[in-house]
Amino acid sequence: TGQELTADFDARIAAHQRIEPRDWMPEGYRSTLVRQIAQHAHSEIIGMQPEGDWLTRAPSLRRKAILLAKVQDEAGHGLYLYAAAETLGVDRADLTQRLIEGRQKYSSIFNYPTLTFADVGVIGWLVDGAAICNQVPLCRSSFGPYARAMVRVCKEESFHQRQGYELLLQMMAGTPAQRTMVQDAVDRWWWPSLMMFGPPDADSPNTRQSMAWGIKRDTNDELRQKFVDMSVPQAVALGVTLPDPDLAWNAERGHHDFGAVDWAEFKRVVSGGGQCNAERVSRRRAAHEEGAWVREAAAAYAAKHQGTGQG
Ligand code: FAQ
Repeated sequence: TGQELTADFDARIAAHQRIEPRDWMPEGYRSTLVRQIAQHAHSEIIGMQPEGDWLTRAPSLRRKAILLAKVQDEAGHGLYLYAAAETLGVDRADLTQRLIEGRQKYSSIFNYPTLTFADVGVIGWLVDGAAICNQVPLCRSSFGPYARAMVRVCKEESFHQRQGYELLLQMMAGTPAQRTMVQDAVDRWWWPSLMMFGPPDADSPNTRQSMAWGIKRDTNDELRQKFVDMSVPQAVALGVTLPDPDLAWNAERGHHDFGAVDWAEFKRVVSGGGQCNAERVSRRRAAHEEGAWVREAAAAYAAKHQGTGQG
């Protein structure tokens, strides 16, 4: 009966057992995972654009090779994540359609422009740093395919974070103009990075249920705090100032206090009003349309070889 299935599911979650695609699951669990995994996949794919803009302008062959590898990894992450979503009975083509029609979200962070090459370094340091902070606990997510995808994604994200930090260290050892460029990039990306963790817990409609189901393992505010605490010593080592006059160590809490995030800006960016929303989505749509002939050719090839063992 439905009640027995629910009780069995709840018992498995309580025992920290993984839920696999063929297992029975409540409809809300399935739809929450589809929402979160699709949003995550879309973020990886849209997230190729801000850094991709610097591929043709990287300052050296070495920097270009590193950046190319990173952007390709992001495409790979998007693909594993779409595959993980497909185990829940949705179709990647349909998810892509929902993205380009603006019916599904992607991370707010990718609606900001990359103005200088220092932005490439700061995205690696702060944006990938925030992504790791959020995704390491997701390796313990209750849904098997998502948790397993996160293990590999996190390994690659660590390399991404290191390449960004190393780039910034090199720029900080350069000319005064290079150091100014790094500080300017930090000033622009710090607050949007804090917004990546989502709204404060009190305004997060999904956190409570997602934690009860083991889809999320920590709340948005817990992860944001962890990220602030880990970034402060890294900023000191780098020699940059984080743009928050209220940032201070609180010995009593054992954490850094920090200033108020501008949640009105977050809402504006998530609902389409950021600097680059229109461009990001229209480029994604154009790439999808221009790739139609490849999909058609692949499908025709597969149909032709069906049953011949050469598919
Ligand atoms: N942007 O109730 P909650 C990367 C939405 S890293 C846009 O707290 P939830 C790597 C949320 O969907 C970035 N929307 O929601 C990379 C919900 O809307 P809905 C991707 C946001 O799901 C680096 C509403 O607000 N990472 O791509 C954002 O429990 C460099 C209420 O929020 C992931 O997706 C936001 N920042 O918690 C690639 C990680 N925050 O759908 C390239 C997996 C919230 O109800 C270059 N996802 N919203 O209408 C998660 O951990 C969670 O989904 C959260 C949000 C924590 C993002």
